Amino acid sequence: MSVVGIDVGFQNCYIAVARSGGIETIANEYSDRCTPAWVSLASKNRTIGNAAKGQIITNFKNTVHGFKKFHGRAFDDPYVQGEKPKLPYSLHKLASGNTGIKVRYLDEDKVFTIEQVTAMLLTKLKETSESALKKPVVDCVISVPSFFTDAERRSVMDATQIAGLNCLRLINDTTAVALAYGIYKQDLPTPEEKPRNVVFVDLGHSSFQVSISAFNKGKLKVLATAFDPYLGGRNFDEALVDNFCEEFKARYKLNVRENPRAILRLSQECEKLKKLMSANCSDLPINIECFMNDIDVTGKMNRVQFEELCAPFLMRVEAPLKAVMEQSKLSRDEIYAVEVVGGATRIPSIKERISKFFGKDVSTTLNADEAVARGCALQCAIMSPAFKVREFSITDVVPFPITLRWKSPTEDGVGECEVYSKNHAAPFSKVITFHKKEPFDLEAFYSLPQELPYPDIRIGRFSVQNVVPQPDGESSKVKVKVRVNVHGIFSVSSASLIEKQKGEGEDVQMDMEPTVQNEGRPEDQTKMQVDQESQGQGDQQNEDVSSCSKERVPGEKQDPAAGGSKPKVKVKSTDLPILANIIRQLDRGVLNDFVEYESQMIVQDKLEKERNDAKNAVEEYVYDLRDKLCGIYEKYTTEEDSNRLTMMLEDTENWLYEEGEDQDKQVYVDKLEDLKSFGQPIQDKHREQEDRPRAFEEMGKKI
Ligand code: ATP
Ligand code: K
Ligand code: MG
Repeated sequence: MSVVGIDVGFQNCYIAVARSGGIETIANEYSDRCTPAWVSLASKNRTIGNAAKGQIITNFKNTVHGFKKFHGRAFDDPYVQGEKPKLPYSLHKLASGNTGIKVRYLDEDKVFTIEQVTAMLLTKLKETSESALKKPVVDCVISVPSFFTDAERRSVMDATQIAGLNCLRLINDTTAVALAYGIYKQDLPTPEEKPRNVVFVDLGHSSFQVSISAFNKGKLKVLATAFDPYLGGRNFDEALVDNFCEEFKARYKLNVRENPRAILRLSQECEKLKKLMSANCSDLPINIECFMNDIDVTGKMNRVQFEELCAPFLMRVEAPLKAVMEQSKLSRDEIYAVEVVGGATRIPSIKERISKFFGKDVSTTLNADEAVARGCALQCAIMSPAFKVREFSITDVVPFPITLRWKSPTEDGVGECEVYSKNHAAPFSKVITFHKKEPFDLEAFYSLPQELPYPDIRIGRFSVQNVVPQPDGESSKVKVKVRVNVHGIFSVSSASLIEKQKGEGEDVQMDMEPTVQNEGRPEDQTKMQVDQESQGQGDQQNEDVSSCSKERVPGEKQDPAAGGSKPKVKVKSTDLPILANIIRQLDRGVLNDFVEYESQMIVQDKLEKERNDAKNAVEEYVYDLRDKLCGIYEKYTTEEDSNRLTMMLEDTENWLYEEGEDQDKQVYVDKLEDLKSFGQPIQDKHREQEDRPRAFEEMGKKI
C-alpha cells in the first residue's frame, strides 16, 4: 500500500510520500520537486509536466494548462467563457454541456474531457511517485480548493479513477496545511483546554483560500473557511502582460494581443519579473529578443509601480480574511498565529496586508510550496493501515449550505429543508424521516447562490423508489440517509421503509446511528418535535430544528453501543433503491471507457519512448564510432576499412534526417546491429590491446 499525497495546483503540482519513517516531497526526472500542471498532445505521444511546458512555444495549440477550474463547469459558465479567449488551445462544448478541450492528438482532432486531461497529469504524478518509491502507487490523498463544489469534486474523483489511482480522501488545501502544521506540534492544548486557533492562508496561482482551525492534542477542527476563488498570482501576471502590451504597442507599434506565441512568451517573462519584484524594490528590466517581427523589446518596472498597477487585486485580499473571522466568531487576540503558504504570498504587499489585518506578523514556518502535499501525505499515512503515524483527527467543514426540496401536499406544494448549514462539520451523515405513500424525488442544491463560485446551484436529483403505503393505507415512514462524505461530496446515500409491526406505538426509535435525532414530519409542517438530543458536541447541539428530522453521525462512524439507551422495538425495515441523477457527472460507462483509453495512451507513450530511445541509440553510436575512428581506434583498423566505415556512418546520419527520421523501433534496432557488425571487431581489437598491458601489470604486481 502506497502512502502518497498529491497537491494538484492550477500551476504547480507537488508530491509527498512516506518513506522510512518520514514524509518527504519527491523530485521528478528533472530533479524538480514541482511538476507543472501542463499536458502537451502531439502526433505520436503526449508529454506531461516539465517537458510539456517546454512545448508551449512550438506546439501551443495542443499544449494545455490552466485547466483545473474547468472541473464540473458547464461550457456556458461565465468563467469558462471568460477564459476561452485567453487560452492558446481551444475549448469545446460537450454533448453533456460540460467543458471539453480540443486538440490534435495522433494526427486526429480530439476532444478530451477535463477529467481525462487531469487524469493525464495524474498519470505523470503517479509515475513520478512510483519511480521514487520503486513500487506501484494506487492509494493516495489529493488536495482540492476548499471552495470546490460537489460537481468539481466528483469530477476530480473521476479523473483519479481514470488515472488508476484510489483516492482515499479529497482534502481541502488549507486543511492539508493545517494537518501539516499541527501533527508535529508537541505543545498543543489538551482536549480539556481552550483550543489553539490558527489562521491558514493559501494564495496560489488561481485562488485565495483562508481557513481557521482549532487545535487540541491529537485533533484539529476547521471552524470556518473563506475564499476568493478568482484571486491568485495569475491576476498579477495578467496585469503586467496588459501593461506591457500597451507599452509595446505605443513604443514599437506591435499588436501583441494578436499573436498567441508572443503573449505566451510575454506571460512567462512577466511572471519572472513579478517574482524578482518580490525580492527587489528598484527598477527591474524585462527584455525579450526577437519578440515579434524580429523586434527586440525592453521595458522596466519597480515594486511601487507594480503595486499601483495591481491595486484592484491587492484590495481583494481583505474580504476573505474578514469573512473567515466573522464566521469563526473569534476576536483577533484569540488567533495564535497566521500561517501563510502558496507561491503568491511571497508578494510583499500581500503579506503586509494580511499582517496588518490580523495585527501580527505572518508566520512562514511551513514550506510555502510543499505544505499542501505534505499534509496530503500525512492524511494518507493516517488512513493507511500499513503505516504508523500519530493519530490525528480532522473535522472539516461544508463550504456552502445544502438544501433538499421535494413535492409536498402542503399549500405551496414543496417541502424544503436545509440539511447542511455553512461550516457544518464534515464528513457527516444525517437521517431524515419522511412520511410517504409513493416514490418521491429529493432535489439537492446549494441554497446560497451568491456564495457559489458558479451560477448552477444544482447538485442532483435523488429518486427514492419502491415506496408503498402501509397495509392500512396510511403513509409509510421512510428514513433517508444523507451525507457529506470524506471527499466533501454530498449524496442521498440510502433509504429504508419502516413498517410498523402490529400493536406498536407511533414513536418508533430506530436502532440506527445514535446521538442527535430531531424528529419531525416533512409532510406535516405544523407538527414538529424534538425527540432526543444526546452526546452532541456543544457546537452542534443547537442544530436547526427544521422541517425534517435528522440524526447526526460524527465522522460517519457507526457506534451501535451508543444506541443502547433507547428502547429497542421490533420493526421491519426494507432498503429502498435510490436513483441518482447527478449534475455534470460523467456517464459511468463513459468513465470506464476513459479508464481503458488512458491505459492505451500510456502504452502508446511507452512505445513512442522506446522508439525514440532506439533512434537515439543509432545516432549516438554514429557519433561515438566516428570520434573513435579518428582517435583511439585509429591504429586498429586499416585506412581502407576506416574510410569505408566513415562513409557508412555518414550515410546513416543522413538517413536519420531523411527517410530514417520516422521509422518503427525495429528498423532502428536493425540499423544499430548492422553498424555494430562493422564497429564491434575494431572495438574488440582495441579492448584486447588495452587489456594486455594491464594484465602484464597485474602479473608484475603479484610477482
Ligand atoms: P492554486 O493553488 O491556485 O491551484 P498553485 O498551487 O499552482 O495554484 P502555487 O504553486 O501555490 O499555485 O503558487 C504559484 C503562484 O505563486 C504563481 O502565480 C507564481 O508566479 C507565484 N509566485 C511564486 N513565487 C513567487 C514570488 N517569489 N513572488 C511572487 N509570486 C510568486
Ligand atoms: K501548488
Ligand atoms: Mg495551490
